[in-house]
Amino acid sequence: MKIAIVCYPTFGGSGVVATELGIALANRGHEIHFITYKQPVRLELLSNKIFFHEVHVPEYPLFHYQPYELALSSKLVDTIKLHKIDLLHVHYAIPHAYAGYMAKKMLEEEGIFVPMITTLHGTDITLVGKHPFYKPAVTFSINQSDVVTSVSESLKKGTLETFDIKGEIEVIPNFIDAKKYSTSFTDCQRSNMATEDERIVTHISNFRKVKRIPDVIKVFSKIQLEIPSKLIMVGEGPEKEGAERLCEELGIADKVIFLGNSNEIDKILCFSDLFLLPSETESFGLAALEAMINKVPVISSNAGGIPEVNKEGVSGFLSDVGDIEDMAAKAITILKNDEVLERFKLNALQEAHKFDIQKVLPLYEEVYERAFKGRFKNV
Ligand code: GMT
Repeated sequence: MKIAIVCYPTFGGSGVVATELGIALANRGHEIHFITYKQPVRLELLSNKIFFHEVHVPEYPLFHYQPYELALSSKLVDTIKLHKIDLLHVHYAIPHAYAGYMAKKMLEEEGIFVPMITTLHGTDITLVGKHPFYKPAVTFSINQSDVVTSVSESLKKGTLETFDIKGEIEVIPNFIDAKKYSTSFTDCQRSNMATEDERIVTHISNFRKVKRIPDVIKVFSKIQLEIPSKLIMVGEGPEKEGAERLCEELGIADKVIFLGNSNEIDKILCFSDLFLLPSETESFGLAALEAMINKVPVISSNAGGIPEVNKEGVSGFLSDVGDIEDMAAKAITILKNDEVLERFKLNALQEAHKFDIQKVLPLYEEVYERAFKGRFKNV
């Protein structure tokens, strides 16, 4: 099939999922066309099955806000016609489903019928999408999609509670390519980060408020009182400066390493002993899954879809949002004993395998087949 994928090209989870999905589909023989404003960060290699089409939004002084949706929908129309695309898969409802719908309608005028699959990722529903300024447009574009998928049961439930949704929402969980990790790094370069006797605790995110970055620091501050350890903070975002200040205030600045954005997540996770994810809300928690496939147990909040990924007492532990004491105590339980840590590491790996791309990819392919066969349905 020829599939157009629309996503955010940044380090955010939805862009990562969309990119990895596109690469995996291309490996299965599909022709994949990414359409977005920058080459997605995880899309290192283009091939004869993977194409990237950049959306340009020309600056014009009259516009206070440059009309990205307009440029995207026009680019979709042109690309779909030029490459004879069979279907459109948009990741993150805002504004992709909206622009996708407009493209669909423009193409219909020319007798071209392209089904649209919309995958809901989380903040497009739980934070941004439900804002009254966006809600009618988000509801409309979800309802106009030919198939709607959500990355967790929790997000599906939240969407149905918040929006007046007319059709089905199918849950297709996020995934990981387990094969990629089966030959894990032997050269972890752990000694660059910590001494032999220290444990390494890691957090990876976009440092937005929803990630509760101060909780990460405070939990670690308690851990390091009991266990010699280092904290590695990976990512960039608005909460980063405050986090650096908090480390100074707590007197732990020499034990916390801020690495910024990285394309070498696996190398960092390779030498990590524990992953912290205390988020306020999280539709799935792809970062936790990435930790788990690298044999890193997870201490997380029990918000949103996280319990569908991190299994209490198996791959790690879960606490109520903001319960720093509980998170620290559970982290110490895992870290203080080599045998316990090893058991959690193996469990984390085993749980992660449940989300192997080999199991998840056929679910998307089945949705594509169905949408393609019924492509005249919503006309
Ligand atoms: O986590 C973020 O803030 C980025 C956001 C995104 O859409 O890029 O992530 C969401 O989608 C990921 C992939 O489906 C999920 O794993 C994350 O849990 C979800 N984030 C939130 O719900 C806060």
